[in-house]
Parts: sequence; C-alpha cells; structure tokens
Amino acid sequence: MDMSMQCGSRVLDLSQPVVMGILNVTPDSFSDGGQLYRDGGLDVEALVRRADHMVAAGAVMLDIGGESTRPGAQPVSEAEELDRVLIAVDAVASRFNVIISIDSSSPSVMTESARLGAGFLNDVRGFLRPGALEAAGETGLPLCIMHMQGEPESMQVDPRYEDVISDIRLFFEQRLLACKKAEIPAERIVIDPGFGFGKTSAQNFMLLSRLTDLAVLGCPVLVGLSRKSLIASVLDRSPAARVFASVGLAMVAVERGARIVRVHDVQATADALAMWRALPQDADP
Ligand code: 8Y7
Repeated sequence: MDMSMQCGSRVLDLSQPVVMGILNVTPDSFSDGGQLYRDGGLDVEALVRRADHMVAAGAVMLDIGGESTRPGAQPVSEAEELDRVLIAVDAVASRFNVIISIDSSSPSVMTESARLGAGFLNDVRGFLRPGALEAAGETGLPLCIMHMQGEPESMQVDPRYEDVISDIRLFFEQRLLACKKAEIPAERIVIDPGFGFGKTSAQNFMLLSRLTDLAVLGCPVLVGLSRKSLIASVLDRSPAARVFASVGLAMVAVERGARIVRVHDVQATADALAMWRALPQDADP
C-alpha cells in the first residue's frame, strides 16, 4: 500500500495512523452541535479558535461539515450548506497547516471547496448522488468512500445484512469499480465502514472486530467511532462523557489497521496514538 496521498498542495503521510478532527459547522449536530453558532449565524472567530486548538493538539486533518447526518436529521438546502462550508474552508485554509477534509455529498460543495483549498473529500453517501463521483474526480483530490445503509432519516430503523462484513466489502468493490470507470485511481481512495450508519450496535462491534477484513481491498481505512451511540449500548454516558470510551475504540481500530481516525477529542486521541507509535512496529506481538 502506498503510504502517502497528495491532498491538493499538502501530502498526507499514512505510514503512521493520523487524527482527523471534527469541525462541524451545523447548528444541530448531535454531540457538539450549535457551539459555533451565535445569534443564528456562524461564529467565525470561535471556529478559528476551535481549529487552532485541534491543530495544536495534533490533528493532521480537519473534517468540515455543514450538513448534520445524525440519525433522524433533516436535510439542509444546498445553498445553506455551501454557505456554511465555504466560510469555514476559507477561514481555515488561510491560517493553518492542516489538510481540510470536506464532509459533503453535494457535487457543488466538493467543487467549490476544492477551489478554496480543501485537500480531501469525505462523503457519507459514498459519492452516490448524481454527479458526485464525477465532481470528486475532477478535483483530483483523494476521497473517502463511506458505507451507509439507507438514508440518515431512517437508517437506524431495523438495519439488516446477509453478512455485515461481506455485504460492506461487496459495496466497496462496486464503488472501487465505479471509481475506476470514472478514472479515479485506486491510490486516491480511502474506505470507511461507516460506524453507526444503518448498523445495530452488534453489527458495529462485529465490523470493528473484523476491520482487518477490509484491508484486503488495499485502500487505507478511515474510522469514525467518536462519541457514537455504540458506546451507549455498553455504557450509560452522554455524548460529551464518551471521550475515554472513544479513545479506547480508536486504539482498537488502529490496532486492526485503521489509518485515519475521525474524532471530536483530538488531544486525548493523539496522546493515545503517540503511545501506539512508540511500539516497535516490526516486532511480533
Ligand atoms: C462519519 C463521518 C460522520 C464516519 C466518515 C458523527 C461525517 C456522525 N460520521 N464520515 N461523518 N466516517 N468518513 O457521529 O464514521 O460524527 S457524522
């Protein structure tokens, strides 16, 4: 596996696992929503402080999202999403040495963000919306293809799989084929099983436990487990109190081959990863 990816003007080195910090610019995200909103508008100064904090704590990437995809979330208009995301990209790109990831399913958001300096595209809908794969391909940026069963409004209503691992692997095989047809090289693709997106807790834990089964596809694996409700199926904790459990899950994922961990709590996760990195990587366990 090639260990580095060109993300616009920056290089993403994946020879070691890295932290992607979550920068939500939505008024309604489930775990940190609304903190960057004041008087109904985006508070750019607060956004810059949050970004600064995460970069200083060791985030190599920041994932900027303007549409909440929590279970049951209502869709946002494309104009509203564009507005939120572009303000944030502009504010972050000019100030920090960090790779900006764009959490969006909208082709125009992908295109315009890339123009303003974004370096990575993250689509929870796996670039399945009409025009999304083509728009992503034209940016020349790496993409993270995430698996989701259903749509956010209804995905947690009785999700079913023949076999969760092989069903998801088949999905990635199909998407990789679509990328090939769209002339997007495999070296530019990251895959993500999409924890919590149309999966029961048991299915989520099964996926995590067998994460190495996705490595056979040859793409780096990204995981998002931070503060998610699979934790609440084991521990009775509010989202903000799921930090320790989230770090534990991130370590399990990295141990099973994940290369990018998408998290709210950058410092806690980066410290844990620093310990993982201190292990001699070529020694037998
Ligand atoms: C994920 C994600 C979210 C994830 C990737 C949340 C945008 C929900 N989760 N993107 N986005 N993977 N690639 O709880 O697991 O953060 S939003």
